[in-house]
Amino acid sequence: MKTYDANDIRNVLLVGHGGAGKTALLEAMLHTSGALTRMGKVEDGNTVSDFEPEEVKKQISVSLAMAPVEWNGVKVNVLDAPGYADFIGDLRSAVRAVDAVILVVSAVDGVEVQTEVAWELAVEAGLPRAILVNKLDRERSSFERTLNELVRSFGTQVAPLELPIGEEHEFRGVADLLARKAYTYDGGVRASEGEWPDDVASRADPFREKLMEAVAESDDALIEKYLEQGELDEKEIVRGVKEGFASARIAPVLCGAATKPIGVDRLLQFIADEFPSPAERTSITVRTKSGEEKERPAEANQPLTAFVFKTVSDPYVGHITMFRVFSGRVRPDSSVYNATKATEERVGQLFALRGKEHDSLAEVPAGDIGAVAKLNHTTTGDTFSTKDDPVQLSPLELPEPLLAFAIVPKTKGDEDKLSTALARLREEDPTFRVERSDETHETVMFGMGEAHLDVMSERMKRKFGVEVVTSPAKIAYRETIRTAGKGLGRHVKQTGGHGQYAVCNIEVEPRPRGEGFEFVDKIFGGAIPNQFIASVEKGIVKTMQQGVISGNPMVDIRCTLVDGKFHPVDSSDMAFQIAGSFALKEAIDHTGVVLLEPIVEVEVVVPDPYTGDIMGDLNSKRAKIAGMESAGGGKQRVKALVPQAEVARYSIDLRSMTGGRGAFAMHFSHYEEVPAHLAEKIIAEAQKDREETQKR
Ligand SMILES: Nc1nc2c(ncn2[C@@H]2O[C@H](COP(=O)(O)OP(=O)(O)OP(=O)(O)O)[C@@H](O)[C@H]2O)c(=O)[nH]1
Ligand SMILES: [Mg+2]
Repeated sequence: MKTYDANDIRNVLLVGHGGAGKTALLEAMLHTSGALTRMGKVEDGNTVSDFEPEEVKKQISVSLAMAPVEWNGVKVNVLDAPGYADFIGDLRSAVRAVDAVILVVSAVDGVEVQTEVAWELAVEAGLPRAILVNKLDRERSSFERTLNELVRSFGTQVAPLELPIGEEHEFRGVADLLARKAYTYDGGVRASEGEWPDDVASRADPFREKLMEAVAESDDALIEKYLEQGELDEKEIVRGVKEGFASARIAPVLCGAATKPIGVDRLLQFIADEFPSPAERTSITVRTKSGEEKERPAEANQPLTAFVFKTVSDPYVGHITMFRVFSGRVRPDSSVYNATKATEERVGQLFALRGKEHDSLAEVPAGDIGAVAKLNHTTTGDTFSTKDDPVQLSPLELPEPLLAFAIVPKTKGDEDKLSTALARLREEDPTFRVERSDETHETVMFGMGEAHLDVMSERMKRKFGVEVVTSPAKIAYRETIRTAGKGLGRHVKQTGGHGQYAVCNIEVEPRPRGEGFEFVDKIFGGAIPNQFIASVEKGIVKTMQQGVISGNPMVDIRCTLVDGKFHPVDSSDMAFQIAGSFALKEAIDHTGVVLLEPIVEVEVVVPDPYTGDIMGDLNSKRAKIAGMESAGGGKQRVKALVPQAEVARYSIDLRSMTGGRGAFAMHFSHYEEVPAHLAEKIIAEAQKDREETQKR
């Protein structure tokens, strides 16, 4: 593919709720531009951008994909983000790679939760936003209803530029509200221009009014004129839309049906004419090694600054790294300096990605997006720079993955393969996390939701050949005691051969929470020789680690060794370890054991109307509500301390309570006693588990 000048590049991200038609739109753009002779279909699994087997199977995008669309001398780098909430990591990083977004909205379903989420992300990033009302060919679609929803959700900046001609299966083109022309499609991908049909002229006024209102409100000079005269002239509207869109104060609305395709050639032309080129970004903010912020001109003859917005690992090709260049240029067979990892990377061939296909590039200059294979250290969110002037772009802000599943390989012996797979997947997806728990002895993976972890498991099988079994992660309970007690440990076997002899008396007592284990030696007169005192301690510690009744480690106790007996020949390290263990178990028989559970601090942010439900639900989860405050933007922040066991699946619960409008964070706070009736159940289950493992 030829090298385009920054003035002739547009970097555009398609966003919106799952199923709105983003992937279909990219397919239609490629077809309309002539790059694809036939359009694939999401339901047939043959689109350019949903090429991953997991996407083909689920018929939704689960991963960011991209393709360049060449249109009238302009290269539009189109990024297709998944709409499903679990894959928000890709959406958030893609926002950093583009200069504008297109919000795709289904004319059947209107504004949905992820439509709002994507809009807010684009607003936060200060990116210009255009809206495509899609699926206008579908039954029960309505442009007017959808537009009203858009205005209600995003305000008067929503500015319709077009009206549909024909409804549902009769949808055949669009009416341009500015040019007052009709653009209809008779089976072809390009519109033929004609006059407005009569019915459009009679319907157009209220829409033109909305358009003028949006333009007027975006510009102080125009609003006065509009208020006085109730009208703006053609030129003012055209200029107003252009300037308002570029400065993100107007969101122009276009009409279409991606799968037909209708309106797609006009959308491409609109992108070429009105979308900001990367050359319009005059500078970018970078941070030096010492943390100092500075501006760097966004030009190709400057030192390199590029942002890695996605990496994909492939067991055959190695890593593929996708990056957006903000200043300077990347050339093939060169090296770049990864300032985030403080290491140099060798760059081989450069290419543009078209779905899974590679199209080689002679260079990637400022403003363009490119990809490179086989880098060794680079992961998503890194900055490429130069070694003599290493700077970084601001880091990605991603939500913490909080749904935890324990994971084991289906086949014994696949443990190494599994750990390689987990490490690779972790590198490509910063919203995926893996931990090995020393307490529960589980490998635990954390993701954004069930679909995310499901996709991860499937990738492990497909890419790394390891099938896995997942289960809810165990809660790291602990055992302790509440009262003091005594125990005698006797391990004596002296029949035939080499005997065993060890006796010890211990006293146990509780210690304050978090203070751990203490061993006190009060042996007088050599009742137990020194080396065996250490053995007693070892035996006790081992037993504590395994837990006495529930398989969870015992903590916060003091054991005092007060007396004992030994035999000059039959005593041994092992015998005293066993005696120590027996002594602890006997003491615990007297004191009883209490279970401790981890308490987490939870912070939930939800729109006002949901606070009642959220509080009610938290109360039913044994939470102590710590407070509630306004989080701005019609949202409330609720803080609470909750047993971790109750919120292990909160990612799923919160989504179903709020339809996906809520967000939450949680971190470990401290341990507390489990109420007796729950403790009994947990202990009974642990004992059942233990019996079952012993049977196997
Ligand atoms: N009739 C009709 N169907 C459409 C149109 N656009 C998309 N579809 C269909 O709607 C379904 C969802 O489209 P996608 O392109 O996968 O939607 P998406 O926005 O990429 O969805 P996610 O990847 O899950 O976020 C598919 O079955 C498409 O064929 C359209 O304009 N008209
Ligand atoms: Mg998609």
